[in-house]
Amino acid sequence: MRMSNLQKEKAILIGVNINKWHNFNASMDELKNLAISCDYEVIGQLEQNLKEANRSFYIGSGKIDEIKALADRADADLIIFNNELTPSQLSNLVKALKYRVLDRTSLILEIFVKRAKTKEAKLQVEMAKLQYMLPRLIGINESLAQQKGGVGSKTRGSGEKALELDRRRLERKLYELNKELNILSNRRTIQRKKRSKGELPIVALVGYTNSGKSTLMNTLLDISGKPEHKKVVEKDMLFATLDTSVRKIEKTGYPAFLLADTVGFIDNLPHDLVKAFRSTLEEVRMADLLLHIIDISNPDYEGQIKITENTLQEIGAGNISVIYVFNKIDTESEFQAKAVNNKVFISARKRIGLELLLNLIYEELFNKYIECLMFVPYNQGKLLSYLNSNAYIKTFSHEEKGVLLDLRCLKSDYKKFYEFVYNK
Ligand SMILES: Nc1nc2c(ncn2[C@@H]2O[C@H](COP(=O)(O)OP(=O)(O)OP(=O)(O)O)[C@@H](O)[C@H]2O)c(=O)[nH]1
Ligand SMILES: [Mg+2]
Repeated sequence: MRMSNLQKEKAILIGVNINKWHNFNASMDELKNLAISCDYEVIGQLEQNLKEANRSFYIGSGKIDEIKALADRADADLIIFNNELTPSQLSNLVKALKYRVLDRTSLILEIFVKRAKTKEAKLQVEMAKLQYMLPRLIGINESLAQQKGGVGSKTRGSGEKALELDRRRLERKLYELNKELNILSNRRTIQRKKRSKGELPIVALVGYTNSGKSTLMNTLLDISGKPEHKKVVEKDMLFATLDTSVRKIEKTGYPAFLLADTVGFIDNLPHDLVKAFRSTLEEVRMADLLLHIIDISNPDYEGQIKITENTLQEIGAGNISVIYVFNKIDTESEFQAKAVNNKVFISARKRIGLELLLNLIYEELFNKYIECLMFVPYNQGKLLSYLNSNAYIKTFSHEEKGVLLDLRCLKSDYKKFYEFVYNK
C-alpha cells in the first residue's frame, strides 16, 4: 500500500493468448483501460502464447520467475491477469509471486465497489463480490490452515473449525444482503408501478461501457429544456454509470416518454454481477424500446454489438424492439448522419443526427398510437382524467355537454373507448 493518495498503485498486466485468439490485443487494451479506470498506473505488460492454459498457474510455470523479476524491478504493487483465475490458480500465484494478484473479474468488481453510490448499487456490488470471493477466500484460507496445522498435527482440527466458521459467516452475510436487496427491489417495483400508471412508454439506453449512453441522455435532456441538475454523469472511463436513472423527455409538440440510463456491458461481464444487477436492470427488461448505443470509434465495435446482444438475452431483454444508434460519427470522416430502417448514425456529443434519432423513436413508440377526435361527456370524469395522463392531447374545447379533444392515444385505448370517438 502506498503512503500518499497522490501516488497511484503500480500494476503489471499479464495476458495469456490461448490458441491465437483474434481479439487478444483488443482485450489487453481493454484490460489496461479497466486498470486505469480503477485508478492504477500500468507500468508493464507481459504476454505469452499457449495452446491451453496451465492448470496450476494459468500462465506457463516457466514465466513465474520472469513476472516476479519484472515486478521487483518496476517496484510494482500488484499483478493483474486478463482472465478469470480458478481459486487454486489464484492461491498458487499469490504464493509463488508474493504479490497481490487480481484477475479480470475481480478488477471489474473493484471498479464497481469504488463507483457504487446508491445503497442498492452498493449492496448489489457487495453481494457479487462476496459470491465471487467466497470460494477463493476459502481456497486461500484452506492453504493457510494447512500450513498452520500441518497434516495430521493436533491443531488441524482448530484450523478446520475456523474455516467452517469463516464459511458460515460469509454465507450468513450473503443471506442478509440478499434479504436487504429484496426489500429494495420491492420498493423499486412499487415505484415502477406508480410510474406505469402514467403509462408513459419507457426507452432504455443500453450498450457497451463508454459508448456514450449518458452523453446521449444529457443531450436529449438539453433538447427538451430540462435543468442541469437532471443530468447524469458522463465520463471517458469504463463503468462511469452504475445506477439506473430515469428521466422524462418532453419535446414541444411531441408526446413524452421516459428514458433510462443504465450500467454498461463488457466482454465477460462477471456472471455474479449480472445476477446481482438484476433488479436495476429491470428497467431494461420492462422497456418498450431499447436504444443500443454503439461506439463506432472503437475498432472492435462489431464484437461489442454481439456482446451487448448476448447480455441482453441473458437478462431476459432479448425480445424488445431495438434501434441501433451508431454514435461518435464525428470521429470518423467516412460516417455521416443518416437513418436506415432501425439504424441511425449520430454524434451525441456534437449533436449531429438527433432529429433523425428522435423521429425513429417516436415512430417506434407511437406507431402503436392513433390520432383522433373524442367527445367526452362531463359525467365521464374518470375517462377524462385517464386520457389526460395517458394520451397526448393536442387541443381541447369545452362544449355544452362535454369536452371535445383532439388527441393521440394508444390504438388499444381507441378501441376500448370507441363509443366516444367523434370522427369515426
Ligand atoms: N467524440 C465523441 N465522443 C463522445 C460522443 N458521445 C460520447 N462521447 C464520449 O465518450 C465518453 C463516454 O461517454 P459516456 O456517455 O460516459 O458513456 P457511457 O456509455 O454512459 O459509459 P458507461 O456509463 O461507463 O457505461 C465520454 O468521454 C464522452 O464525452 C460522441 O458523439 N463523439
Ligand atoms: Mg454512463
